[in-house]
Amino acid sequence: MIKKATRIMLAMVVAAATAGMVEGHTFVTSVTIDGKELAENKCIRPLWKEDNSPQLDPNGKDMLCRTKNMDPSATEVCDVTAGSKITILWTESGKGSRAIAPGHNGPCLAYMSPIATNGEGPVWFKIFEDGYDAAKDKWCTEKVMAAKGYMDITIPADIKPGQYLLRPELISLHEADRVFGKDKTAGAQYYPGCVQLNVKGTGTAVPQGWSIPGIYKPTDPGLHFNLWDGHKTYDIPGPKLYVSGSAPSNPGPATTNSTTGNNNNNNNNNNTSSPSGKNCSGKNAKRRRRIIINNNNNKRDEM
Ligand SMILES: [Cu+2]
Repeated sequence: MIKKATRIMLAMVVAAATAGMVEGHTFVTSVTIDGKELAENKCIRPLWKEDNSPQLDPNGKDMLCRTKNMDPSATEVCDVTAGSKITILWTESGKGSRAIAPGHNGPCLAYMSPIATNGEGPVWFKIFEDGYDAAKDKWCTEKVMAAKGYMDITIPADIKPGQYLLRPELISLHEADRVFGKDKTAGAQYYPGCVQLNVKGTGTAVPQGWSIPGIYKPTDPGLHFNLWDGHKTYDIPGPKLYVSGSAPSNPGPATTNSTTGNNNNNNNNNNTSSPSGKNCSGKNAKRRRRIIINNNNNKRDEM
């Protein structure tokens, strides 16, 4: 039998472990490399406030990694081979918890940049994107939920070896029928994270990069989108996907290149306020709950 004091202590430990983790949201919890799942948080930059809430301002500096600070020494760098698969685990509050709340639907993306840049400047290239499958009526986030939070990404085979940040991202569109701006609770909800990788291989490619923040505008069609009014098509936001083998080789070091960002780049980066969605209390919260219930009744997804 557990003594009362022990029970209270156990309860406190559980409460501390999940402090700030609001049900529904998500963060990068672990990575699997070469089929081996690493410990939670290994090679992942710490989350901003031990709080899994989304980034709401696409021009806020926290769009980079949703981290407390951009300290590269905050975690290790893990080896990965160019061309191989890395699997991201998304959870609400740690392994064993849900990936994200049902109804948080939207695209999945991933970007990379050389670690030496610490993510600054036009250095991010997109290596993965998955939006909406109209034939199956499935969002990428729904696939991630069905896969218990696991999401596969392939590291481009031809990129120059060296240390990189990998920035996987889920975007939820459940409040995106209204544009982020005056209303700081409106708009797409961004769930980025940053993994530190040492890419091994023999590639020479240095793909063209873009700035984060700067890749998304609140009015982009893939970010100002009504999830609830029926849809057949979806435009995945951000720059075009980098396909291995499509970049000219570059003899320079795997750092930044001098290419300026695309015309999505936006000079509004001096907005340092980064309101975060403390909960899912926006206008669509009720509607979303209704849809989740309907989904459960229809048993469309085992979530
Ligand atoms: Cu949420």
